[in-house]
Amino acid sequence: MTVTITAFERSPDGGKGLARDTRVRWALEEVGQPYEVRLVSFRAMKEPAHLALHPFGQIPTYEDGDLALFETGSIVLHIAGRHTSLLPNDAKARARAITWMFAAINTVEPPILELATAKLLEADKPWSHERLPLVEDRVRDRLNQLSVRLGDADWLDCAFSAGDLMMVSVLLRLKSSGLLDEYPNVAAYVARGEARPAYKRAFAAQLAVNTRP
Ligand code: GTB
Repeated sequence: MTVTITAFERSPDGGKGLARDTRVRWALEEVGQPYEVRLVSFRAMKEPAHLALHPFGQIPTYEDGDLALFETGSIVLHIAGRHTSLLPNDAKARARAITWMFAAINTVEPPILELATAKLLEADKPWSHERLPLVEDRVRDRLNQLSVRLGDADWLDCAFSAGDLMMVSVLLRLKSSGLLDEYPNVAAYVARGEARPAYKRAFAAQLAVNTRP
């Protein structure tokens, strides 16, 4: 069976790789799993055929035979669980890698999403100017904590894992903010993720979709 994922027909970011299909593409590339992509428009995402796959009418989804998944965390965990390259065999190391996946999505990503919302959707509000520094400081708190834990290690828990894949994916959204540069070891960590051949293939694939004529 061929694995099929869904992605934006045209991502609002124009191919910067920030839509969440990039995380799934990256995981599939890391494990060497070929995949197909079904592109969906914003309208199609809210229609019954797509809602049957994704109850919230979003991308990405993942289909393999009669298995259909949504939520990137679950999809990446599923992919990682079927191959050895993204999750260690040792039970404790595996549990720690999964913990970092959850930390990326549940603890580090929320303030980053809040910052994106503040900048993109609330910039015209009268209180926006006053609020933005508070939101930025919440992101800094997490980056500082992550920076302390990472220290001078290459990855969060010895070898690269699905935990790093999710954490780097989450942090990539901060690149344009300049906040990452305040934490050189975290910025270098993100750069190491981006330098992985599998990430480069995933990025190139989504870029090709989003820059086609
Ligand atoms: N929790 C879900 C998951 O992790 O899979 C969240 C999925 C999600 O937010 N999907 C977004 C979506 O389908 C695309 S990734 N949105 C359409 C809708 O809700 O109607 C979020 C995203 C979108 C665009 C950019 N961008 O342009 O920079 C970045 C991230």
